[in-house]
Amino acid sequence: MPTNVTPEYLAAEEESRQAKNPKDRLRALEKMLTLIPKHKGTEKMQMQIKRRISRTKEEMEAKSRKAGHGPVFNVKKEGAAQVALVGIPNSGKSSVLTQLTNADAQVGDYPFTTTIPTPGMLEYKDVQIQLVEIPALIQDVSVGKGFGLQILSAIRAADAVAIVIDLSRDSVEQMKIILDELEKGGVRLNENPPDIEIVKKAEGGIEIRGRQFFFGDEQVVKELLLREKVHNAIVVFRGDTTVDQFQEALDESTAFRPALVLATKGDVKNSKEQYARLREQFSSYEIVPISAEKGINLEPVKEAIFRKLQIIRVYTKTPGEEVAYPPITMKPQSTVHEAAGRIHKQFQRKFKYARIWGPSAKYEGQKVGSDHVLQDGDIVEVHIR
Ligand SMILES: Nc1nc2c(ncn2[C@@H]2O[C@H](COP(=O)(O)OP(=O)(O)OP(=O)(O)O)[C@@H](O)[C@H]2O)c(=O)[nH]1
Ligand SMILES: [Mg+2]
Repeated sequence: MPTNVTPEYLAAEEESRQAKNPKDRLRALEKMLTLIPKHKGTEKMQMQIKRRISRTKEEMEAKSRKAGHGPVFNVKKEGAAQVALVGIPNSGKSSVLTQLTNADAQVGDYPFTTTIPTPGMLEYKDVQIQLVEIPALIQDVSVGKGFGLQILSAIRAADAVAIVIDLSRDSVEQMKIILDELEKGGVRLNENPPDIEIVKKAEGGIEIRGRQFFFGDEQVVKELLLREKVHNAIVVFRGDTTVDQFQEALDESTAFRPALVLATKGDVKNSKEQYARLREQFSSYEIVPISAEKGINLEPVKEAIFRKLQIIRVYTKTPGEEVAYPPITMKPQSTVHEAAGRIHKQFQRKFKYARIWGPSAKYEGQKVGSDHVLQDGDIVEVHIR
């Protein structure tokens, strides 16, 4: 905590803590943002205040939506997973959506053609994947510009993010804007959530376990918990954790999502150069070049999206019958027990054994127990008592 904040600032902070409703909290937070000294040392705090402001606005909007004002923005999930198409205005999102799915989205040679999240269904390898075009993202959506808060909430609602980059324009600049806004908006891409457990209690103060995994000042942990009005809790660190990560864990609204990049308009002049720059600057991302207009590289994009979702397909069959269609979709490392439960709860309780065909089977029709770990493409036949 920097010590050079003014008493006025501290008063505003106290006011935000005491606020009885979002409106009062918003007023106090905005005061804090005005009063905080603007220099390098307070950048992080400034960002946190901005995020709290946007969260509060989001909360207020959500409430007013619930009360029946305004349309529901987010798209209802259908299929095995929902993937958000995110990009700057006019970058080619609707064209990608139209090429990859059954949607017939409006394409326009002007910005903000798409104003509400627009879904389409992509069927790939027997799996239904819902793609949702999110209205264009611009700088400062994370602090509520445009439909910023609704846009961020729609992105957070998805299971994965596909960033659409327009190769006819500065690719690195676009990527920077998008990553920056997502970060400020509490969306973390291709990162694992911190492995921390916080168990709130009625008494006993703050107890910290797994100290060897925590890289920071324990006093700060206590202060951050107090700020959230948590006075008694056990905090368990299970993996390496910094103070920042701890703060994220406290902030339950942080979303951790897998992400990939669709670099589109690969047919235009200079697109190769923009693609190369993007790869060089953002080498940790999987980047798939495509042209929606010319229909180039669409199959590799579908495959990349499918892989990013880490879905395994498990086909089920009843003894003496054909394999059922479509497959059930599961997380990697799922077991026969879990698959049986997806067919019917009874199948878990009355489970005798299963027969397996496919990648995880040692031989076709192998007899296995309920703890057998499944792989993508397996066929499972459950036998019950
Ligand atoms: N050359 C080329 N032009 C494309 C491609 N994809 C889209 N465009 C053009 O780019 C413009 C914008 O396309 P849209 O698909 O509407 O872009 P968008 O990102 O959905 O736009 P907003 O919804 O307004 O944010 C249109 O003029 C398209 O014809 C492509 O692969 N190659
Ligand atoms: Mg569009």
